[in-house]
Amino acid sequence: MAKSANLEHPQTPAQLEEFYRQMVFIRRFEEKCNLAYRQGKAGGYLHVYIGMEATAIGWNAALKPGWDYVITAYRDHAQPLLMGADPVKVMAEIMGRQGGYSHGKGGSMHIYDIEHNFYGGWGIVGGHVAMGAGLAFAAKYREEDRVAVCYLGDGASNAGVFFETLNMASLWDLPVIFVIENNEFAMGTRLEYHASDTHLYKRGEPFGIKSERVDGMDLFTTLEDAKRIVDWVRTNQRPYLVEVMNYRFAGHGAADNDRQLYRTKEEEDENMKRDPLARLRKYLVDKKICSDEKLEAVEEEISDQVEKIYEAADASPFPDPHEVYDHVYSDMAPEAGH
Ligand SMILES: Cc1ncc(C[n+]2csc(CCOP(=O)(O)OP(=O)(O)O)c2C)c(N)n1
Ligand SMILES: [Mg+2]
Repeated sequence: MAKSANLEHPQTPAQLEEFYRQMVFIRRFEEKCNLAYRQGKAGGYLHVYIGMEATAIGWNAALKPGWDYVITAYRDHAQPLLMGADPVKVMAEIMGRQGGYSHGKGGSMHIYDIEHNFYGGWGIVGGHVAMGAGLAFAAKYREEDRVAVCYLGDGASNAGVFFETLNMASLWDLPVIFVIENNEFAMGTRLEYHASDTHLYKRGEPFGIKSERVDGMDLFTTLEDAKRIVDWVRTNQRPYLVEVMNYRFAGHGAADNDRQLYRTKEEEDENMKRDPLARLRKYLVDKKICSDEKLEAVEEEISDQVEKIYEAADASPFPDPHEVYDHVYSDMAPEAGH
């Protein structure tokens, strides 16, 4: 990959602009989701990823598209959008419409796109972690060199199933990467109140799993860390645990309207200075990769795109009440490759 003369990082200007586009897209998309929720156009639960975007973008860039597996909890819009999911189907699901990935019956927490190897979208805290190891087990069993990235929250890292999964993943040499997104809160409970040891990466150590803590709000370090770790896991066929330090800017979910009940405004403002979007924008302008005007045009283009996505999703009908028992179980036989 050619290194540009004025850049400190190995990405080309075109790649950097693409990362910026991805980040603006996720941010605008989720701002629109939040608005739709407030207008009564989306119901149930809705948890946005605003502030944490650099993590998903950096890790997605390290994976082989259409080959590696990804699974996460309910803060699940960014990953499928990055992996190639149809944004109209994501938005339609969030709005409870027939055209959504779960036919409008799952909502925001249940985005699922097998075609692009995104395995959900799960609402039971910690519950999907064993499935993440299961995806890696399937790859290993079929002698494919896929890796599985399993995101989980700091709160989820206290779940018993996580420790059982660490044991099995190590015992069976599974190519799974547990990415603990430590955004410092589990709903309104601060990390110090829920974790006996707040160095969550240490939880891999008793199981002989290579483990480390990294910054999740700097896109450039995330790109490097993710590539290094994904390559290591693919080559060595061993699990890895990485604790990613990030921060959610919004409330826990759309119904969380009073963040100041559990964190101060000063603390939020301090963390807002780590905003990955603002940092990437500043880098692009400072290094003269893109002008301010160019980025404004990109932002406007993406806002229009999101508006059209919303309109297309809004045109999709609600599911027929008679379909309530359809799609509860899948009769799809697992095929090689999925
Ligand atoms: C088994 C279970 N217990 C409790 C809940 C309620 N709950 C939903 S989200 C959440 C906090 C999880 O926090 P964390 O894992 O840090 O993820 P984050 O929301 O920060 O992304 C809890 C307790 C749940 N969904 N499932
Ligand atoms: Mg958390």
